[in-house]
Amino acid sequence: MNNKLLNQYYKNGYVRLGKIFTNNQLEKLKKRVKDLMLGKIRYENMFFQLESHDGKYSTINKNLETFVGPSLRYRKIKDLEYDDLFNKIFQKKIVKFCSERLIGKNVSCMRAMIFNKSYKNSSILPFHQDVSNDWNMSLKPKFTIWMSLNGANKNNGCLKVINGSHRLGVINKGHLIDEKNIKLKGMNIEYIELKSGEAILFDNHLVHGSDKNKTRKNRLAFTVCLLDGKAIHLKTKKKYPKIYGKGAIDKKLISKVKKLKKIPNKVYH
Ligand SMILES: O=C(O)CCC(=O)C(=O)O
Repeated sequence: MNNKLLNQYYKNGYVRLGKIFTNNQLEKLKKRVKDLMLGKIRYENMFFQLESHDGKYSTINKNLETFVGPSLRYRKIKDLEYDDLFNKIFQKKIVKFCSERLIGKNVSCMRAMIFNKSYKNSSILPFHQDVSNDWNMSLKPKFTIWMSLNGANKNNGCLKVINGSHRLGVINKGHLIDEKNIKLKGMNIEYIELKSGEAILFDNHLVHGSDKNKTRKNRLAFTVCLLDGKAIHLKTKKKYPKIYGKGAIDKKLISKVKKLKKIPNKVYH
C-alpha cells in the first residue's frame, strides 16, 4: 500500500485494494465454501451460523455456532485462518504490507470468515461498527479486509459504508447504529460494488452494513479482521490466533489441522 492509498484509508475510512486472488484461486475458494456448507469437508469445532428462516436480522440464532447439516444458507463460517486455501490470503504482499503499516510486525486474527448473503430470505445487516464495547478483549480490532468471491453489487447486498464515519470514534457502544444518528448527519452512504476477487480494507470504526440480496444466487464475501498480536481475551486470557510474528500459524499447523480435521480451541472458550 503506497502513501496515496494510505491517505485514502485515513480520509474515507476505507480503501480499495484491487483484485487479491487470481481466477483460478477464486474457483478453488468458492468450491471450498460450497464443500464446507454442504458438509463435504468437515472440521470439528468450526463456527457456522445459519441465516434466519424468515429473513429478519432479529431472528438469526446467534447461539448456534456449529454445522447443523448441509445448507447453502449458512450466513457465517469462521476459523478460516486455519484452512489451507483461505490462509493463503496472509501470504499476499498487500495484506502483509497493510498489516505491518497499520498494526506492526505482530498481528493476530480476530476472525477470518465467510460472510454470505443468502440467495433466499437474507437479512438486512444494520449499520454498525466493529469495535463493540461488549467484546471481551484487551485491545480493539484495527481493520477488516472484505473481499468479494463472486461479485458484489447493490442488487445482491454489497457492503455499504458511511464515508468518513471512522473519524467519529466509538458511537453507541461500538456496535449497532441508527443511520439517523445525529453524529452521522451530512455524511454519505457509499455502496461498495466489487468484482470477484476485489477487496477493500476498512477501519473497524467505519460504520457499515448491507441490504438484502435480491438475486437468486448467494453473495459470498471472505473477510479477515486483524488486530495487535498482544490482544488477549479478557475472560480466558488467551491470545488470538497469530498470523504474523512469533508463534504465527504456519504450514505445519495448517497441515495438522487438515489431517486431524479439527480447529484448535477458540480464544473465548
Ligand atoms: O458482508 C456483509 O454483509 C457485512 C460484513 C461485515 O459487517 C463485516 O465484515 O464486518
